[in-house]
Amino acid sequence: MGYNIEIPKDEQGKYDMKKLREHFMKGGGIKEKSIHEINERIQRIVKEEKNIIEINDNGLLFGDYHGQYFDFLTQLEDKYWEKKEATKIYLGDYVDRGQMSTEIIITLFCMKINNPKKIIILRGNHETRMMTERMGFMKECQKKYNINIYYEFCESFNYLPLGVIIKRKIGKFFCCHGGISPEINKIEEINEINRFCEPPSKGIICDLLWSDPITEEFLNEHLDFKMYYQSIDFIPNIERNCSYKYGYKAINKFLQDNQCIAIIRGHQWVNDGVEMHYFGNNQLNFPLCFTIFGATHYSFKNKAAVMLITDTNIDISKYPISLVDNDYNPTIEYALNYSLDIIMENISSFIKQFIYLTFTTDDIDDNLNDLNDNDENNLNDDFCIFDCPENDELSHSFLPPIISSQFNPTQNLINQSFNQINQSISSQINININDNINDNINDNKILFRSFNGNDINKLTNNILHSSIGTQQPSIYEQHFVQKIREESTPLTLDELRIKFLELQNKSKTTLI
Ligand SMILES: [Mn+2]
Repeated sequence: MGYNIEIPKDEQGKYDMKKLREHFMKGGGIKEKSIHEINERIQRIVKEEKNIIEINDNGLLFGDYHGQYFDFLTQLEDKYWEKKEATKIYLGDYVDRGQMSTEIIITLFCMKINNPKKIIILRGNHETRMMTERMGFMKECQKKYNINIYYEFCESFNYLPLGVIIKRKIGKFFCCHGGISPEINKIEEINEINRFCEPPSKGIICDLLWSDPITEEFLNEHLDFKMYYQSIDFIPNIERNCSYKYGYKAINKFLQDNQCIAIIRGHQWVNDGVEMHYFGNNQLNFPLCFTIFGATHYSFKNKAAVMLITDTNIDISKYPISLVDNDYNPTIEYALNYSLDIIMENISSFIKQFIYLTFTTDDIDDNLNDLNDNDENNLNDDFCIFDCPENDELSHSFLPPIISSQFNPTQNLINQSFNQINQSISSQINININDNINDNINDNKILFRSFNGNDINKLTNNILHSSIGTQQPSIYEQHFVQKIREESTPLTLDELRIKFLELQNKSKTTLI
């Protein structure tokens, strides 16, 4: 690797972020010694931070990037934020899936070392060995550097804090990657935990990194739940294969116990870059939870958003696309290094499609769209294909029959006093949403996107391929199943098979 340099420093001995960016944009890498240095320095700084950091400052919040360095830069360099004095808070999931996770994590660590008080780097569920071994970051480290560098980063991940409290005049906000836990009453209790480890598969750390809010979409699909939204506490998070989804009752209690007005978290891509969660209560004029996401075009054409909390209002900017892609101009040796991967992706995708078409259709002229018809006669037995119901039926069949142990539809669990607090505060808060970035940029200019196969998946709706026989998700797996594999904790083959069997039994589908 001839093009690895030491991270440039300025006269004051601080990392020179401008030069580092230039170097990365030429496709360059960093010398092992220098990566070792930032890992050591970051661990020393972050170790001193509490599990939950409290700030009395404006908070500028950034969502998941998943290796999409150009999105990371676009949002960081947005001139709009330059004039706003604020602590930058990153909500986790910097690595995996995208092609430039190391660039993001190195840049973030340098920013933090330069300015420890003004940058907060929270841990996401992907900043773990369990996820990075399978989702891309380990491979990226091996390809660009070596396996020791990967282990060093993993060690640093074990030091990252779990959450932030932003205290402003408009109220207190709790920020973390995933969300709340049934095991947390007071936020201060989180500080008692030893966080310096690989996160366990259950408990408080797991929930902070993995849980999800009950969304309006979910409630609209499950009208029986919607009617009793006030009673929804925590329900098992089936899609994630761990942790919970939190409902109105759970979040209301959490916010009230801790005198917070909302939670801000990342962890899920949202089409608009930001989603405000009301948990079924149409009376509220201020959301109880916000989801923000940083990677554009992560799933179809989703936007990203950045959010600023100040004493008087909330400012949200949306980003339909990353804007710095054209600055990327790798030197030839490095261009090869990166683009080989993309070429290999395309070749293997082509071969898979070719085999699939050859073996699954009688007529080679059938085009891919015909696969949408899910015509059973076209499918070859060798491929052992399951017939799959629609997504909503599936998720419904997985749901447990009761919502929580205290579930009682007649009980009114809304806390009136809290709602009044929320209403009176929220009337003073002005949520500005800027959709000011030009949406009409040609998509073909984008060089790098995370390869999660979503677009290809569209073609084979409703068909579940026999790749259940392999650990790797197939591009032909039905969307819901793909989601189980990608968004959940890694499943063993046996667990996956059990899920398929359950799925089949519950939805009366037949095995061909
Ligand atoms: Mn996540």
